Amino acid sequence: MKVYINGTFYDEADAKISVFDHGLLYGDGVFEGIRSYGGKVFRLDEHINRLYDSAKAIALEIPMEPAAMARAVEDSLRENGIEDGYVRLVVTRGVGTLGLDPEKCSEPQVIIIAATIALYPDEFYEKGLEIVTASTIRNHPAALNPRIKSLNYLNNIMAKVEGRQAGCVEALMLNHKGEVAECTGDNIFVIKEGVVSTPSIDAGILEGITRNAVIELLREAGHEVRELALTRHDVFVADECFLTGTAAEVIPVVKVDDRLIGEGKPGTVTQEVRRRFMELARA
Ligand code: PXG
Repeated sequence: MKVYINGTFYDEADAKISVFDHGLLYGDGVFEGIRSYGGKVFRLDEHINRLYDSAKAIALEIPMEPAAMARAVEDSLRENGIEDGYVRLVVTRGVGTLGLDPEKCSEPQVIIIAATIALYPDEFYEKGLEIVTASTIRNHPAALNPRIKSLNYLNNIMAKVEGRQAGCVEALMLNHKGEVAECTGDNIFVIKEGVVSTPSIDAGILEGITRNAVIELLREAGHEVRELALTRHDVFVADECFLTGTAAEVIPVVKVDDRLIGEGKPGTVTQEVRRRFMELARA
């Protein structure tokens, strides 16, 4: 594997970052997780835009133009001969002192790892996931806005630990108002009486690129999609539920906190969304 660091490709064993990098010391940096299907990067511009927005929000100036970053992502896949893969794009604050001060950091480090992705077993897609609500709430937007895809993922990891303890691979997170926010690495959708609903961005969530693609394709297919405040009650009484994310794509949820969703099987709209999404991704 060849790893891109600041414009150069290194062998995996030589791809190294300083222990004084504030990405490591403080989680001070931003990232993206990107998929490619059949040699084409899915929604590359959207990922690049989100990366630059995340960086701007944490006052981190990325030392290259967005177009060059997009090319570097494509070059990384080509360099590694990967057609169906997963790209982890990371920008750290760079080497600094053993103090918080970002002013003391030298150059931000741009790292691109092109790899393949360990997919969820097919069984999860066929039978659907069982999830639980974590007691760890999503970061308060006024503390660290969840729209920022920062290297500091402890909030989500704490919720994931709770999910794992309950025997689940995902966990539902509520926001500071007790509303449904999102899962640890996925956005959530519910369907009730034919209407598709998902928390709006102001619930304090990551604006998922898969989420946006799914909203678009559902509307194009004539479904009504609402972005609004949802409670756990709305999830419990939904006919269908599914999650969206770069890693999971579209995955059905059939049980939440021991409540069966609908009939406890992946629903028909969910299956249609998954099919349409895979067609879009592979187009
Ligand atoms: N919410 C959060 C908190 C995320 O981290 C999503 C929603 C979905 O966003 P996208 O843009 O991917 O549709 C994410 C993304 C992993 C993994 O390995 C997780 C994500 C992305 C890539 C890989 O678990 N999370």
